[in-house]
Amino acid sequence: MRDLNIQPLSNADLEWADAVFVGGMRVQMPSMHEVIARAKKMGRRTVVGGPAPSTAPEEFDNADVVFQGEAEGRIDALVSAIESQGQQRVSDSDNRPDVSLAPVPRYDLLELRHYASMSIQYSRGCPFHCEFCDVIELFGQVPRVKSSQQLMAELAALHDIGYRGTIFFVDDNFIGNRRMVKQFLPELTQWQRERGYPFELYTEASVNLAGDESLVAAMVEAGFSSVFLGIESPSADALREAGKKQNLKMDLGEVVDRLTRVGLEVMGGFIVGFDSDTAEVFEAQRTFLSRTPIPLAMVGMLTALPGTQLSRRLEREGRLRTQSTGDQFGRPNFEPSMNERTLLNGYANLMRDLYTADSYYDRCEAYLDRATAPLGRRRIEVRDLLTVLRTSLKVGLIGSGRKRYWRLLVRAFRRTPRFVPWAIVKGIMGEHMIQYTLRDVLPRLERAIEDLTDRTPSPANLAIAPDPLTAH
Ligand code: B12
Ligand code: SF4
Repeated sequence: MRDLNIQPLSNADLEWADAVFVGGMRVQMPSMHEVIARAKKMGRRTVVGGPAPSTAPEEFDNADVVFQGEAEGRIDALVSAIESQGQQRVSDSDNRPDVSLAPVPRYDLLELRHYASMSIQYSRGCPFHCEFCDVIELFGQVPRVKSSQQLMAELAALHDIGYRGTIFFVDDNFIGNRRMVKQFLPELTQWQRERGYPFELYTEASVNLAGDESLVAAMVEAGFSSVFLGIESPSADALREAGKKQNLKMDLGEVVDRLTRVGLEVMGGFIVGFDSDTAEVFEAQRTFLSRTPIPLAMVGMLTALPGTQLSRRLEREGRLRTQSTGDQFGRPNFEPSMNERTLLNGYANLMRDLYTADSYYDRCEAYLDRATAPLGRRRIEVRDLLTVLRTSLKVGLIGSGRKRYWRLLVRAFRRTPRFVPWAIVKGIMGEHMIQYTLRDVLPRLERAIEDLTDRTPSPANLAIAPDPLTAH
């Protein structure tokens, strides 16, 4: 197994194989195509699967076998397609498999030192119906959960190979099936308690989480310290248009405040570029974020992913320009209703403002002032400590927000020393976001704005992909 996010692919990796399996998201398509081409050149049979080919199989005609959808219970069909001659497509039957058929992942194949976090999945599917979402197209609207024993076996597998640290529960919506998750959380708490809380957990959920106090308390008790919420927009019109009804039922600032106060840090996903958005939306997003304690705000431009209700509507309206390519910081892949220059400029300015050192650290301080102190249950490993110290010295000595970083550390220490590790991590993440915005995001958006003089967008400047994390 090779994870191309962290290591290159050598010919030796391909030579021994009977067949080469490639998986990925749309943003990774160029790399997926490159691997397929290399493997084919070496005479290997190629198989492609995962989110990108699941929603747009026709874009993988170069692979020998295109596998759509979830793999559990469908391995026989996959094997027979591999063994058959010529090009094969294993189509998604729309029968959602029982997730408890999933075997325990081979975490032992990973080189742990390359990862800051591990992934585990408890459920698939989400009961909501947001127009731009491809998660419900991929996994359906009836959340399916694993059994507690199965999840404990997965946690134990990570524990047994010596992993300690953060785990991302990569569910589409962790609280999609509230009844089941409420049964599962006490068992998770017990497992964590018996082992001295080896794992700090985070996940994704819909905003109605904040309305269920006992559920939030059970999550905190089990070791969850943050949650990604798809807040999307302070504009009620935009939320209505997106079919995001759950966000209209509660005051979104209040949602963040409540979760923060009880110990769940909110990472927020936001979207601009809905049809009902006007040029005022940028200021509205800025104001919302300046009042809300969300250090990590991920703002994306609306994108029509293949297979979504949004892309079907835009196609009907004759506004779909092309399939999204994978780059988030370019021109939208559909004719926006706002003037495109206003949209791109407004988005670029919003990103610039959100990730100046001052506004980032203001949000961190707002969080610190409201948050419940972390329980500090997890033992800090020497390896973690060295990495954190080395990096934090860099942030504190040459980082662009170094003064604010030290100020945050002192403020954290005064509230309680248990906040200090949090402040160090926020400093490291902040420096990354600030530099990434300056060096990557803004130049790409500027190129897209320059491209507006052309009538047809150049493929390199077309945006795709809602923020990963905007899928809520
Ligand atoms: C975890 C996650 C991340 C993590 C990844 C961490 C890691 N290194 O693993 C992080 C946060 C880094 C991330 C980032 C991004 N993500 Co992401 N992410 C997810 C998430 C929540 C879970 C993925 C997962 O692990 N699933 C668990 C596994 C078991 O399920 P699975 O992947 O579906 O695999 C099953 C089948 O697809 C199939 N299968 C999968 N691969 C293969 C391969 C073969 C050969 C075969 C036969 C079968 C097969 O079998 C599996 C078992 O049934 C999904 C949402 C979701 N629910 O899938 C989004 C999702 C995959 N991400 C998405 C996006 C857009 C992104 C970003 C581009 C966002 C951005 N704008 O920055 C970035 C890209 C980062 C990069 N450059 O690589 C989209 C992809 C949309 C698309 N159609 O391509 C998704 C679907 C969410 C969404 N709708 O917005 N992401
Ligand atoms: S965006 Fe989030 S809440 Fe909406 S349907 Fe998709 S997964 Fe569910």
